[in-house]
Amino acid sequence: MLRYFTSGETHGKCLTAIIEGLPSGIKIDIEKINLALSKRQQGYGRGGRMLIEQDFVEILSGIRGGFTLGSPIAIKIENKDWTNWEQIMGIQTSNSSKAVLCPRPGHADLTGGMKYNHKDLRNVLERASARETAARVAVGALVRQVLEPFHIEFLSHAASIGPIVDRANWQDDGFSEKVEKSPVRFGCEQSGEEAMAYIDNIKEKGESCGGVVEVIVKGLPQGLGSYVHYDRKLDANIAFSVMSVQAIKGVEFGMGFACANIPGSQVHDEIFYENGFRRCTNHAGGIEGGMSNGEPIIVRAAMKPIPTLYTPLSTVNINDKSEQKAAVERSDICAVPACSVVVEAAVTFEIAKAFLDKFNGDCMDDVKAYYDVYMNRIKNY
Ligand code: EPS
Repeated sequence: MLRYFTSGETHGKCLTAIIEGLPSGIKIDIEKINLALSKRQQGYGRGGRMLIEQDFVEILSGIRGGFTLGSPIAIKIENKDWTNWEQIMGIQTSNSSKAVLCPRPGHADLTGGMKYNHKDLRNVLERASARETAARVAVGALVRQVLEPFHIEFLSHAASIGPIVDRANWQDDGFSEKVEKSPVRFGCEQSGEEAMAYIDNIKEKGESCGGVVEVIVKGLPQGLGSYVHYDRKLDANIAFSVMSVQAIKGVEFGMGFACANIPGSQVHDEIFYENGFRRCTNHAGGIEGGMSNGEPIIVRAAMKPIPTLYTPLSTVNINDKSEQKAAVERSDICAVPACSVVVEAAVTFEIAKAFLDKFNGDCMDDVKAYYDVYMNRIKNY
């Protein structure tokens, strides 16, 4: 079973991850991991931290001569900002000059402090920070490489930022090239400019904003996941993984919440036969009964506005219980474009896991053989 752990504090020495369960013999291109890391760092609305960091991955174990060994893979991403925090975040000795006592509404600060009995809320925010998503993006870009021989493709973009909706659609010609060039990961240049103006505007007001991100997965065979048990359902596992991304408040597939308001005949995707089973619509977002149905998987996630506000909200000092304004940490104004890259990684991991659950082999040759047998069988179904 494919699994991974991450560790690391945002101003600590580094982030690490251990990935276990990949077969041997996957050709690994480290530059593809670094490219994903650099995409996550971009996006209009980021704060000063991204000027300090330049993320790249170091592989510590599990890969030899460019191929996976089948053993656990350990990776590391340095925090360049660590040199500015060594005294505060030291492993053996640390000073409390940047102690956080006024929890930010919407952040893990207060409940995390109560739960772990931390009297400096920095101990909470350091780990709750979205910096951790760098490790997840590296994991996603690494495990994606098991899927490459099977022509499975991923696309992520920001569908809206605050109230500004991208007027382009992922099915439009040249959409993904436009997204990669856009500072907000929009497909429509004009909507992208409106989104940037919106971010400028809320920045002036000391505000932050969220948005909706969308991930599309193409080329999946029918039958990843299963209807037979709750914890094998592909949509359930993807939703879990996406909901675990910092600041995500909602996940939907295909038509999503909108399908609750209209009759069934306008929701369900009719089945045709022409050189195989076909659909003309994809309201289900590529998953029926917890299984991929051969149509593109379409996942959307809602990101809430970042809780650190330069015009802070009211809160209470955890020591003297006085009314205060929330702590202001240097922060992003909008991280929706970066979030789309993170959600893509979260989806990628679950797809790779479901793929290896179905075509489980210790080496890539076995995975390919099982894949071919299955594909030949369902072709004649
Ligand atoms: C974050 C706060 C900011 C962001 C950070 C997430 O960091 P800092 O407090 O150092 O300015 O830049 O995101 C990253 C460091 C990153 O790599 O994405 C937070 O509180 O979640």
